[in-house]
Amino acid sequence: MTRRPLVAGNWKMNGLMASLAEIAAMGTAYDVYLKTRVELILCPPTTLIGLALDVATQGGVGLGAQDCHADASGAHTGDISAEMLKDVGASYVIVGHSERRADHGETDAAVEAKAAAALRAGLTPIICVGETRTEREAGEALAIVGRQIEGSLPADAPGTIVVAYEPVWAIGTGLTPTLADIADMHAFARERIEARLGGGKGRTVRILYGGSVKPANARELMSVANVDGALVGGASLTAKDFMAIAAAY
Ligand code: G2H
Repeated sequence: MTRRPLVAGNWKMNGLMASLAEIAAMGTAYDVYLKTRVELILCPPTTLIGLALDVATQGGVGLGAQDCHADASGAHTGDISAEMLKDVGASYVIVGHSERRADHGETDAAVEAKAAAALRAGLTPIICVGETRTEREAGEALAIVGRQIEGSLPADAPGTIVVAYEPVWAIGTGLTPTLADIADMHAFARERIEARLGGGKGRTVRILYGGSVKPANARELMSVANVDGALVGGASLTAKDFMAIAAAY
C-alpha cells in the first residue's frame, strides 16, 4: 500500500499580514521534483487563509485551518464553520489538537463531531491523538491513543482522512519518542484505524507524526513504518525550515 506522504504545517496562533511573504516563499520553493514526492499544506491562522490563497495555491501548497465548529452555521459567536473555511479556500482542517483538547476541554465526541462537519463541508480532517507524559509513564499510551481513535474518528469516514499522532510531551519541547516507540504506536494506530473504519479504508488513511519535527530529525522519522508524513509546528514558521523538512520526504 503506497500512501502519498503529507507534510502539514501548523502555525498555531502565529502569523500576521507580513507572514504572507513566507507563505509565498514556500510556494516558490515547492518545485516540480518535491511535488512528485510529497504533498505540502500549511494551516495558518484563520485570518490569513483567504489572503494566502493565491500565493499558496499558485505554488501548489494546499491550505488548511486549525479548528472548526461542528455546526454549519448559527448562533456561535466567535466560531468558524467548516463551510466558511471551505469557502475561503481551505482543503484541510486540523481537529482535536491537544492544545484545543487542553485549552477548550474538547472531548473525543466533540472532535468526532468536528471531523464529521469537516467531511460534510468537503474538507479533509486531520484528527489529532496523543498521550500525555503522565499517561506514557503509567504505561497507558496505547490505551489512551486507542480510545481517542475509537472516539474521535467518525465510523463512516472515508479512507482519505488523516490522523496525526502527537505525543503531548513532545510538542514544542524538542523531545521526541524513540523511533521504536513511534513504530510501535503507528502500527497500533493503523490497527485501531482499520478496526474503526474497516480494513480497506483504514489502510489508506495517512498517519502523520507530530511533536518537535525539525529539519534535523525529519529524515529518520520518515523512515519509520506507518509514518506517512509530519505535522510540524514551530519549524513550519519559516520557509527555510519547512521546506527542508519537506525535502527529507
Ligand atoms: C505539535 C506540533 C504541531 P511542534 O503541536 O502540531 O508542534 O512541531 O512545535 O512540536
